Amino acid sequence: MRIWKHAALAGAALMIAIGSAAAQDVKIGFIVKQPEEPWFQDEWKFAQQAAKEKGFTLVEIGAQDGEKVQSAIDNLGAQGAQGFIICTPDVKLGPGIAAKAAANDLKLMTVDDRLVDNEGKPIESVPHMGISATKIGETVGQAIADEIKSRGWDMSQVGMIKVSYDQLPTAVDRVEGATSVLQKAGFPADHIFNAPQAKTDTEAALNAATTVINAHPDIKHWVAVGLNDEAVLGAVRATESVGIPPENVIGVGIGGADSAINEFKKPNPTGFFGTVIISPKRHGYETALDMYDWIANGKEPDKLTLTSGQLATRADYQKVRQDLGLQ
Ligand code: FCA
Repeated sequence: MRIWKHAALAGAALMIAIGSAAAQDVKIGFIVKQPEEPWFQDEWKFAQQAAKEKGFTLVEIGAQDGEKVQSAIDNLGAQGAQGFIICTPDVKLGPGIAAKAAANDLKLMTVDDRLVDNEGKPIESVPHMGISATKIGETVGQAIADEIKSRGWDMSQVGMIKVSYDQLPTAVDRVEGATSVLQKAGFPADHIFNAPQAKTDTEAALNAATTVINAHPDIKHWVAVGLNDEAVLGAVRATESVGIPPENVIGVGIGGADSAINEFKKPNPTGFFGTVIISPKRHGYETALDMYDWIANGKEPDKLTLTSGQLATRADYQKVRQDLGLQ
């Protein structure tokens, strides 16, 4: 009897030991396409918070192109990681990323930008957390329409810098959402000027927007939309560089990280009127936690989670951030 009891106790102790060793042994990669962008820094920050709380290791990796993604995944495999979360530099790398993950026996989840297959369709088998792109775009469009009205501009005299990045479906949905609402509000279709950016950063947007502005010197009032704050900031910088005063410009971005907040903190208003704040906490903390649960407890994440956004302007951003638990 006594022997059995001891054996049972030893068994229980062993199970506890295995249980507590598990969290320490879990290693999760968090790969992002643009590590210098404040949004991604925030995602990492919140993912690290999850790692700290649960006791696993989170490896931050920046991968700006396909080659870097491939070697990042191989590295994670060699390091004994069990899974990773990725915002890919190119959604078309989808099938390659899924194959590499499988070859390295790594669980795979995507954030922000959803992988597509060879036909351009979303790879639905990979769990994904993204933003409700169309709806958030519509919020941008409505904010601009309202501000055009309150400034008393004649809608037919306004030009739109549509900073676009069409190889990324979420970018298309965001910008389409914004333009559709504006058009419904009476914005003339022939005043929507496409400014395709080569990369999703401020400099690329500035270059694209400059071309548009220079081509239309007759336009006095400008509005600007784009995939994120960086895109809209690029367009706003372009208006400044040709001497268009800020009161003639309404740009509304998407993001709400430091790029936008620093703009609101400037002593004088710029053409960057507002941003739709999205949640780096949900995208960083929750995805890291989901991946941990999958590895440690076998609980597979939901296949698709779409998060919402909240408009903030220079006038109310502090309150909105507070309400969202961001400060
Ligand atoms: C994309 C954009 C980022 C951010 C994210 C939610 O990855 O490039 O700036 O908006 O979606």
